[in-house]
Amino acid sequence: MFRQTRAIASRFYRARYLSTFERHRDTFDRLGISKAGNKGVFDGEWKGSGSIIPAVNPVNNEVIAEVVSGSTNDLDVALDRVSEAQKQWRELTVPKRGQVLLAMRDALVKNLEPLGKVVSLEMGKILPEGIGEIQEYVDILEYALGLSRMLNGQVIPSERPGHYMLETWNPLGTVGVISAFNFPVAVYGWNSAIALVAGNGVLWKPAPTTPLCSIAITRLLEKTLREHQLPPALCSLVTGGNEVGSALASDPRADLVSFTGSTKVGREVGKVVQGRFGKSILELGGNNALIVMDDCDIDLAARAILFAAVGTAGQRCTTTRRLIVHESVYDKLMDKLVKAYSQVKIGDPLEAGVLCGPLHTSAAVEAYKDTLEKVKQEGGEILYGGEALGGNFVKPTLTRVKPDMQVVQNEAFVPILHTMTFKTLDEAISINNNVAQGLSSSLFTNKPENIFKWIGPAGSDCGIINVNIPTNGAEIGGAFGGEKATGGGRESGSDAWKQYCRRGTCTINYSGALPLAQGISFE
Ligand code: UN1
Repeated sequence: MFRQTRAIASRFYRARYLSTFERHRDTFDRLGISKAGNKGVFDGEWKGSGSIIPAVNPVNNEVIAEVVSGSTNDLDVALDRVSEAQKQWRELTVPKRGQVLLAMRDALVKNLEPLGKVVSLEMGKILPEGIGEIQEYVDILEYALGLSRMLNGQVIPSERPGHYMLETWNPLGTVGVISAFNFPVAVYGWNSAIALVAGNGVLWKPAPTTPLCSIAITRLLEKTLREHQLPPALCSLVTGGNEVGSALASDPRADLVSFTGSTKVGREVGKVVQGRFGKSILELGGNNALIVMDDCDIDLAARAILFAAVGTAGQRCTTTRRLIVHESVYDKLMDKLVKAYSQVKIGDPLEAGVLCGPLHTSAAVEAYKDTLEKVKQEGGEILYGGEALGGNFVKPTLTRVKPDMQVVQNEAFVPILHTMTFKTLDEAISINNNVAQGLSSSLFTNKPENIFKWIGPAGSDCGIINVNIPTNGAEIGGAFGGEKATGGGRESGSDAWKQYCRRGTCTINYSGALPLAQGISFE
């Protein structure tokens, strides 16, 4: 009895009085993270000459740990180190590279829980989603292992006798990855796994607010590379602010820059990289819609919408922001949604049963309030929620709007779902397409004619076009990305790997003669 009371008292004491770091000391110890003095740069050795940045727990805005971030000088040195390391890496056969990626995968699998926990602690998403994010990195490493036996080029029939034409896929050199706070691990994983299998080195510049995730991951990659007698600078890290990101975008040593973030910043990154004829992959804002037809399974739709709009507290680029509902089923669906929303447990993302954690920063809470204000100003209604709950917590919200309101054009990156009605599928598709962004979209229907219209030329203009599933939660096997103001980039599966390669068109003459193409005679 006494022992039990003592155990409860000690749990209470830990929860109430210990800092985030102390409460999760085992996790941080295991991943090599300390409370202060963490070095935020890795280029073969751990260092950092930038300012000290705090990693903050969004649950209570308490500093979890401090990181000595990187500077543009650190970036300058690191870019040379990656390039040196890549010269060795590119000489490995592609299947051998795959074996190293397999070892990276094993290192992640062994640390799935602790890594997922750090994602939750630093980003604020619930633990199952934090772990899911590490799983997504594991998945893409497995995919890259498969690719290591399949980076096939083509043999093309030559029009000239005694000639052989083929394509080669060689690495670009260095891939710079600028990742966002909302997927502090998985999106780096998509890029680095594919960049590596293609023979590139990688330089990671994570979001300034999620340095611990990047340090934990880089430590595991370092260990794996050392175990394989490979130069660990191959996976370098430079944490820091915008100045590091801008320097990376403008540096010609970064052959490809993969940027995930806002449309506003991405537009600049795209211009700068293009200005030096570098390559870029842009994953920018979404304004994703989900259409509910009158013929669909409404219960299924309601469950999907809950995950799509409330999951990750509305902070995925694939979050559903606009719900377009056939007028005949609108009331029925809204009843279900309001009921579902009222049962969502909001709270500490590490607590079992919680579905909605805090927003990542207090600035996001301001964006939430601001968006609600705009809804009201434009004559929209708040159907459910609409309340900031203190700290970074807000109530997931349903609004009733008209599709042409200005507020609906903007992605606020908070859990506000704007709902509206339509009469015909054509009208719904035109609402879906009538925004600047074009990332993800989803149609709920059971009719083949609706499905094929939706995925056809007069259908959704997005990069991700779903049927009877949410807009978010894409698998790694497909290419991920979107059109228009989403930037046009594609990452992850399908043939996205080609962007990480230099394509060579090789024509080899073994004839001993010199026939020219197009039948030209030049005697
Ligand atoms: C992102 O929000 O930047 O499809 C990526 C999804 C996840 C990836 C989201 N697999 O929601």
